Amino acid sequence: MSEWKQTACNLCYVNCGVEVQLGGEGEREIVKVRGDKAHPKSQGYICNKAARLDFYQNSAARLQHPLRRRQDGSFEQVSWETAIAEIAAKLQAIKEHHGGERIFYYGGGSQGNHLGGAYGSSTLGVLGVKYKGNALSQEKTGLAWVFSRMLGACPHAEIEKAQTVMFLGKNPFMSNGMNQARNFLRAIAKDASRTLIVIDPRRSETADYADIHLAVKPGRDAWCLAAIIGRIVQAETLPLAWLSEHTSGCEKVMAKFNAIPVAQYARFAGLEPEQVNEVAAVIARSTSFATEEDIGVQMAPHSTLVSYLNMLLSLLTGHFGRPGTLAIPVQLVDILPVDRFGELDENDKEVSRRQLPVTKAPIHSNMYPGNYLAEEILNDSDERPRAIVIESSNPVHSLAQADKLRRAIRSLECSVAIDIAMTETARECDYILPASTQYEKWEATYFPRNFPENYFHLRPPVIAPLPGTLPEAEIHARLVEALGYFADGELDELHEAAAAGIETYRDVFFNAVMGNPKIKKAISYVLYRTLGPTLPEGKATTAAVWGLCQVFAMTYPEYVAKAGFTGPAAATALFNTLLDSPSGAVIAVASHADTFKRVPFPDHKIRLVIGELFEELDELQRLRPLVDTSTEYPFALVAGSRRAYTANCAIRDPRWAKGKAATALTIHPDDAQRLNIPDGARVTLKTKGGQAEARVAYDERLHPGTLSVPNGQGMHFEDEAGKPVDSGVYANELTSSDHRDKFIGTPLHKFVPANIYISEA
Ligand SMILES: Nc1nc2c(c(=O)[nH]1)N[C@H]1C(S)=C(S)[C@@H](COP(=O)(O)OP(=O)(O)OC[C@H]3O[C@@H](n4cnc5c(=O)[nH]c(N)nc54)[C@H](O)[C@@H]3O)O[C@H]1N2
Ligand SMILES: Nc1nc2c(c(=O)[nH]1)N[C@H]1C(S)=C(S)[C@@H](COP(=O)(O)OP(=O)(O)OC[C@H]3O[C@@H](n4cnc5c(=O)[nH]c(N)nc54)[C@H](O)[C@@H]3O)O[C@H]1N2
Ligand code: SF4
Ligand SMILES: [Mo]
Repeated sequence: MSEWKQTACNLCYVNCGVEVQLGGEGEREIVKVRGDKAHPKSQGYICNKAARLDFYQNSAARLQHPLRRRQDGSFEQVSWETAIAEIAAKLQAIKEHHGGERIFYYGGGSQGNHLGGAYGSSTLGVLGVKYKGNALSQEKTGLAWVFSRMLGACPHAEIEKAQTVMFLGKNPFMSNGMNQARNFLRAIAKDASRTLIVIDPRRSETADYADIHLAVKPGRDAWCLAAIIGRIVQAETLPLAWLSEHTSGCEKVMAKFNAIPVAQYARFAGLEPEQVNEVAAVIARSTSFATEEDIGVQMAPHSTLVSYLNMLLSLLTGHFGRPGTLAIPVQLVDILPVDRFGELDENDKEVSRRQLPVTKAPIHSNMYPGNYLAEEILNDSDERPRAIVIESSNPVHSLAQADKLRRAIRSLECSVAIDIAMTETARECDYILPASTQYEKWEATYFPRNFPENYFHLRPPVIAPLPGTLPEAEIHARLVEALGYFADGELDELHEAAAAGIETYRDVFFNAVMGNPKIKKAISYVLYRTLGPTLPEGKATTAAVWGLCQVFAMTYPEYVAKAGFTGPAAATALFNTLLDSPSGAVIAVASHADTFKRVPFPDHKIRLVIGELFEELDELQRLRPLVDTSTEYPFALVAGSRRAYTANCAIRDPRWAKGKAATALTIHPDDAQRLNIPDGARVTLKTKGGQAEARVAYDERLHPGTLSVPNGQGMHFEDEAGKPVDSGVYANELTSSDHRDKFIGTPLHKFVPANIYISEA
């Protein structure tokens, strides 16, 4: 067995530092995993999922050769040269006939890998691709819109330090999604001076640690939050002096919430008015309050309105810019890009917004909503997409209405998947390019969003690349070259500068980027091919990070200096530190003192009104659920919940999961008994979008009237003998892409009307 080697877990977006021991032939297997105590954030913490990372690294689904689809739908192995040349020729032809904007892009990174996307940006720049989407544009774009409209920035909630913490539609005991989740839950539960509030229809595992659990009716969070804010406003507990100094629109907001019938809204949300009053009082009197939401509301009815109300709750009560509240983090790359918006009208509504050409779907944070992708393709418009490049994402599995997306991809003139495994998406594409895994190449994510200090973890490879695979940097470089973008000798000056040393290179590189728009479109490619070869052995694919460090140090010199990187060579010193810190390193130290300076509006004030959402707030008065059950579909199906053994599509082998309940369709025992469905029975689950066979497990934590299936199940997987292994419900065979938020287009997976029947024996 090998020495312990530092890397990170890629099974959720926390990316805990881990140490692995390798074994097996050529030391290609991850045999043991433990938490890395030297990691600046996770400090040795891991959850149950990390223990069996080898299911990701060494699955039978791994790709080992480029593949090309034949006419009959089967695949044939082709060489890298052939695959790259043919893809480049096809994309070039589409660019020439229809324009680069008819080539769409989806993905660019998943839970553990964002470097590939950085290199992908050169291919996109060279081709003139304008429309990009990824998993964030089916969950977090609503939140980004709200953040951007209110703050012009995407803040971070300092839950670790807050006196009162609220989790809204978030179950960190299972989903983590925060640093050292289970340690945090144990600590806050023990501390009598702190309060944990959980808003979740299900008595989630996280709710077990809560002081207050509001078991809101599914899909009625908007009424619950409006009632809490209404109570705070009506009880006159607002910090008026702070609001007048730091915010605009407060009078309008107060007028709106003064009119809210708190008790009526509370009851409509399935709660007692006293529960709402108690939560309102706790938040209003807390010295610090931090609230964190996740897809339990971001994929539920009224998702964008709920994100707005959740932000309003913190901002109206003055919980911003102090330790334990909301802060604006400093990141190497903003994972959740600020959503630029133009002029607002007199009702604080946007006058215009960038849209997709055919469906006119709104584009937020420079990403199109995945829910519109199939619709955008399946029509006769001249402006429809003609090709797609999908990288490190499995949209046929992860976007709503899988069958429609399958048809859409098949109808394109060219489709390319870059993945480590044969996925549901790859199967539909014309070409499949095999990437090395995250343990076989340098990797990093842009997820870390901490405050005041923030860190970055650039991970060296720990396993040799599987023969036949390439890192994305090389794949994209070959594509750029096959597209004939740069003429021979065009980059000679940069090659020479790189040979002369990093300081010379820096000056020549910046002049080239500023002076040559052609280079600007392919920055990561240029760095990889010119700086890359001069970096120490095996480190060429980190060249783009050197570029990121330069921009970062120029944007935030004072914060980077506080982390110990000063002077003209600060950025290169930071880059070298990252190269030499296999457990990650602190890259910047920000401060609360200049919080309001960083609210980028001319008056540096928080804007409390979002006109579009004000209108939707008024509609709550009608007390009509946005989505409801019916006689035909009497249940609310949660189409994708996080459980002990789910990790999106990262692990395809179902034998990873321990325990029967891991993949089962869950139902409340009262509902099951009423329908005579025994625990463990086989049932048919039916929605407007489709039907599926499933095994039932009772879950008395569920809100009666709801059903739940885990996410990331039902992927096609064959064992060593070629026999398919059963793995639960493919949730997106049951969802519909038009079941979506009206502002942003994100899916409402948490409330899919459904029915359940005992299957024929
Ligand atoms: N184990 C595991 N962890 C993961 C992942 C994984 O696949 N597996 N994926 C990662 C990713 S990509 C993400 S985005 C996060 C998501 O993390 P979470 O959002 O925390 O996970 P979910 O289980 O999808 O949903 C959270 C909670 O929402 C509740 N919920 C359902 N409907 C409603 C509703 O109408 N209102 C409210 N208030 N709550 C509701 C559910 O009961 C559930 O407890 O998890 C990350 N972590
Ligand atoms: N119905 C329903 N749908 C959902 C959800 C739900 O709860 N319900 N959850 C949604 C959420 S929150 C999210 S975030 C999305 C996630 O959906 P996706 O964005 O599709 O992410 P993953 O499913 O994890 O897919 C990552 C892909 O990257 C590949 N991969 C892994 N490592 C590498 C690498 O190093 N290089 C390359 N090129 N590829 C690699 C994996 O094999 C996998 O195919 O799913 C969403 N879909
Ligand atoms: S919390 Fe997330 S990153 Fe950390 S060990 Fe668990 S799955 Fe991996
Ligand atoms: Mo996600």
